[in-house]
Amino acid sequence: MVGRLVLVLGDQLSHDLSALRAAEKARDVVVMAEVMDEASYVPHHPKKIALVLSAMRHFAEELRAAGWQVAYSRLDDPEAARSIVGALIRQGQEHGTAEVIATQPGEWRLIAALEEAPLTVRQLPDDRFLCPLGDFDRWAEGRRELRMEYFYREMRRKTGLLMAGEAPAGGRWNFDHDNRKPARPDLLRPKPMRFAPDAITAEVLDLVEARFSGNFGALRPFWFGVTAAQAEAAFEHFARHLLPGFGDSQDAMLSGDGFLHHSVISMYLNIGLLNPGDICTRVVEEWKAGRVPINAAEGYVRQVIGWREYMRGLYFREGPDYPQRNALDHHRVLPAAYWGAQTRMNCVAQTVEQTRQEAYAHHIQRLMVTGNFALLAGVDPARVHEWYLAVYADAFEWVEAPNVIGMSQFADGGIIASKPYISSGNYINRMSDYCAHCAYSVVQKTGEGACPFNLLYWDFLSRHRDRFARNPRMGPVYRTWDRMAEGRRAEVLAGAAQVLDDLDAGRVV
Ligand code: DLZ
Ligand code: SF4
Repeated sequence: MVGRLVLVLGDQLSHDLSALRAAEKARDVVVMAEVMDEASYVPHHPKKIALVLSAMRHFAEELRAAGWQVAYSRLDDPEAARSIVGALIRQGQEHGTAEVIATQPGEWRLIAALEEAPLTVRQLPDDRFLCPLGDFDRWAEGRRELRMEYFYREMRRKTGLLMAGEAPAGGRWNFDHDNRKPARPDLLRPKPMRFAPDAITAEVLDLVEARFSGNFGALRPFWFGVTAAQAEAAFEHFARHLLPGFGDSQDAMLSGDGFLHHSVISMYLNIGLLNPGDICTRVVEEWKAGRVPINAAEGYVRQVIGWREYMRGLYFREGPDYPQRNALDHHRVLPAAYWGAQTRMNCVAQTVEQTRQEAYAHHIQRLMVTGNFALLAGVDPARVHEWYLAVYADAFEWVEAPNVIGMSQFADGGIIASKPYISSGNYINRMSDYCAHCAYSVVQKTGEGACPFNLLYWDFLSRHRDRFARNPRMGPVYRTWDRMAEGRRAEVLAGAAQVLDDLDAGRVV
């Protein structure tokens, strides 16, 4: 009997994947393909490409060891297809079948490509998430506002994580107000677990170096785990050594210490090497054993069962046009500093350099430094979206687009965020040591040397007055602006115009 093809994509590296569960080992053929279309739909960071390709090769080995027949094509095979559908067509011809079982991809682009393929593709739900998309839609239906906090409470109840009967453990749903302390340098703080490349990874690194060295990002040293066993070891290391301090300094930023108490496992989670329910259960165990305070455990669980699932639900609910939305009508090009060009803004320089080195920055660096600046400067959100999708190892569209288009750039007009996430330099100064070493002065509001965040903050509010002045949460800042002397307001706006002019002319800001 002719078997079927079972598609496994580069971010579907889970042995319990729905497509694998629906397949028959004895007769079906798993198709895994390294293809140029996936490696180049944005100029991915070389570390991200290496992670995906090496993890794919290791996963294919595990499948073979478990008795699967795997048709694997490498990027440097002379016969390699250009696209996933191309690879399926080729394997279909080889094995005499047009039937494909797939797990629904995490991006509309690929879902459409599979629907339009000249093959019979069955796309099964991706059930490696805790909230099925149908449940999310039912939750969202008829609500005027879709606030993460309410979704999160439902998820707590549904999973039973950190619950004391019907009530939240510790008496509160959210301990975020305990999680806003600045961080202090600590040379003894453990770092995320690092792994030496094995022979498979070494081969991938040479391939990525040969093909993608023009992309933004340092390929070496490459230290990511590439198997589920390594990802689990990295998570265990975090749970033991870093989780206890995770809550307190969750929003802090420190020069030369990009990881602080963060787990740095999102790239493993998002390609399927870790399971979200398992890691949350593990975090709760640490809290129950008294080794981790409630604000750390709750903060971590909220990111995984709250934010992550909520982002995915919204991405699929909003539809394929979501990444193109531009509610604030912003059209500026992305400043060259995002690709490593010189900038005098130390916060941006630090965050971009860390991103170049590690394909990682934590949520506050992404939201309040690079995201905040792009929003204040009025950068085209589609360009901002492409940048995040390219430069972070954990970035896949289902999670990246709602975070960037919705949360960070307010380009969906307020579906995800109730007000734009903007701040002057003051917030960055409070949460980091960046301002102390900056060419600009964070306390200076106008004139030569004033922090560009300070100037652009008011300029943004002034430009978008019609939209935001009536927002109850923004009324107070407009009142502050209106109380400023007219001459001072004019000075701020002139300073902001100069910054924007400099950006447009490609001068160093
Ligand atoms: C990100 C990525 C890259 C760089 N390369 C591949 C690849 O060669 N083959 C593959 O199957 N998947 C790759 N991926 C992951 C896909 O882009 C990802 O599955 C889709 O964007 C959907 O999330
Ligand atoms: Fe960033 Fe302004 Fe602080 Fe410089 S002074 S680091 S530009 S926030």
